[in-house]
Amino acid sequence: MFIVLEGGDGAGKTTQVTLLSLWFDDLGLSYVSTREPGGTAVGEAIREIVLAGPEMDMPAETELMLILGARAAFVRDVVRPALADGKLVIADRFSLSTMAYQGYGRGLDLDQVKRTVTIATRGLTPDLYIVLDLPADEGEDRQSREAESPDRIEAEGRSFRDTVREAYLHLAATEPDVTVVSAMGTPEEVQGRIREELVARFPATFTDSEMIEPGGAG
Ligand code: T5A
Repeated sequence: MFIVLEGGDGAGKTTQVTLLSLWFDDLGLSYVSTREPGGTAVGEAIREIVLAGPEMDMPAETELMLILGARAAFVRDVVRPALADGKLVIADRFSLSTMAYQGYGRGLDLDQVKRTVTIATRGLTPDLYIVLDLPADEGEDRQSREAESPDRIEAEGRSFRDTVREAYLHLAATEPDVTVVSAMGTPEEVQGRIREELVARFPATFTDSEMIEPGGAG
């Protein structure tokens, strides 16, 4: 099974992937946890370029091709081998990010973006995208508490963040296998919502015994 957490910058995906990993450990599931862009040597190198500071100016098409270059390696070297081994793959971002950021955010033609995504993935799609939905200003506030300076995409500002949020909500309504979970509240509250969603959709894999208290306390 292939599950992807999505959402705008600072929505809490990394935090939630970590909490999900604890749950998977408790459930005794064999899984691989990873992030995009990245996950392979070439993917991490591309990540350095894509997430450089705003001085690394590039056309939207260059950004798209770089991200998809990383994705092709990620699919071939990380996702497909793990799935072939019968492992669960939990990913921080995948192709829905490309539609939201490069399609809607950068204004590239969505059908062309989808076609190029299919080349990079050779048609692989997740079993479920979980979009963590958060108002753009809250995501910005959460990130501003961190010491890191904004990367090229974070530096795009509020209106870009608003566009990306709206894009995710639109994609959730129009694309298959996309669900939205509110990212408001404490990390534990958000985690409880994600677990409920997984238990409801995939009861054979995720039992509800550890659902309420993240980390196995429930
Ligand atoms: N990108 C990526 C594209 O444009 N196209 C693509 O196809 C792909 C794959 C990736 C960038 O690349 C772009 C999108 C992105 O701009 P990234 O760093 O991986 O960059 O992604 P970000 O979303 O920017 O990652 P962040 O780590 O900043 O955000 P997360 O992972 O959503 O949030 P997280 O968990 O790190 O939390 C952020 C802060 O909030 C706190 C955390 O402790 C942390 O300080 N926090 C909460 N605070 C209060 N309440 C909660 N519930 C909280 N949850 C977390």
